Amino acid sequence: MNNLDKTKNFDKTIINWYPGHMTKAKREMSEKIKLVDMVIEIRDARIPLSSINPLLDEIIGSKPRLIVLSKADKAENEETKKWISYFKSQGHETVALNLIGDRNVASTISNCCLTIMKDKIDRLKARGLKRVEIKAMVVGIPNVGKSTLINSVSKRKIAKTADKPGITRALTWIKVSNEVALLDTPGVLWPKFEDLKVGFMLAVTGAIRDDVLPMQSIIEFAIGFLIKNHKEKLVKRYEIEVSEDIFETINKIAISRGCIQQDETIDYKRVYALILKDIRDNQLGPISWEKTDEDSK
Ligand SMILES: Nc1nc2c(ncn2[C@@H]2O[C@H](COP(=O)(O)OP(=O)(O)O)[C@@H](O)[C@H]2O)c(=O)[nH]1
Ligand SMILES: [Mg+2]
Repeated sequence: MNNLDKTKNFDKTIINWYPGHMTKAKREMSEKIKLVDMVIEIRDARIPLSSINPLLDEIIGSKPRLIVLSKADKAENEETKKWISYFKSQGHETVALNLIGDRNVASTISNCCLTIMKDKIDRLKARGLKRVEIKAMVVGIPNVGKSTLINSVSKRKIAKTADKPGITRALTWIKVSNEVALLDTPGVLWPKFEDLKVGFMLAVTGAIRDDVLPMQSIIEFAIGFLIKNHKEKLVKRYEIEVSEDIFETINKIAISRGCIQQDETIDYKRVYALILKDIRDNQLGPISWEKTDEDSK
């Protein structure tokens, strides 16, 4: 199958990809959500729209939610601030975090949860309850940082062991603070593959496997975006002159990085892998792939 056909078959690929998982995940999460007061929804700060799950609203119903924009260290600060204002204007308490580097993850999460649940806490206290514990559940698409958040607040590697499917066991709660506890297993949701652009966003940020979309089209999308928005990052990283032409730019990167085969033709497989790794590892610097002022919203 050539690349174009593969791209055309994108929707089919995705549908085949998640067969039974969707219904099962949705059912399990709906059950667990009954046990918590609120939900902590993690989205990737670089792609706050593409990293959502289309059914989440339906699954969490009227439960309050905190939106955590993860990997803030890999996104542009100014854009992240705009996203926070945008989500807040929609009525969602939102916070951006570097779940690996920030030291105050637990206290930030706890404070946000208490803010969101303030009315309920006040009501319970008014009724004479002395100690109130808010229970929350972490949800999000694969690789968004769910385990990292849970590990970070628990300060131990608890969350890892929880990923084994089919094992029923008593629920474990992790204390974030004296007032807030997290379910130790996060809810994994599939992303919304509604169009190809979302697929590219998920691919460049590492949310989906490389082989879901053809590598060539992922890289062409990424380089096209970078030429348009961050030419200077390409110049700096690859020490090349950048034109408007995507293919020419890819070739220049290949030559600059010595991705050349024995017969002196360009080793595209190698240069594609190199570019994708650089992007995912933040080697070009912070990049917000989705911006608030785009029509895509
Ligand atoms: N730079 C950066 N990396 C993060 C952050 N949060 C998670 N990661 C990394 O993203 C990858 C996926 O995280 P993980 O917690 O396993 O995602 P999960 O699938 O949602 O549980 C791991 O390599 C983490 O180290 C963050 O805020 N900043
Ligand atoms: Mg995980």
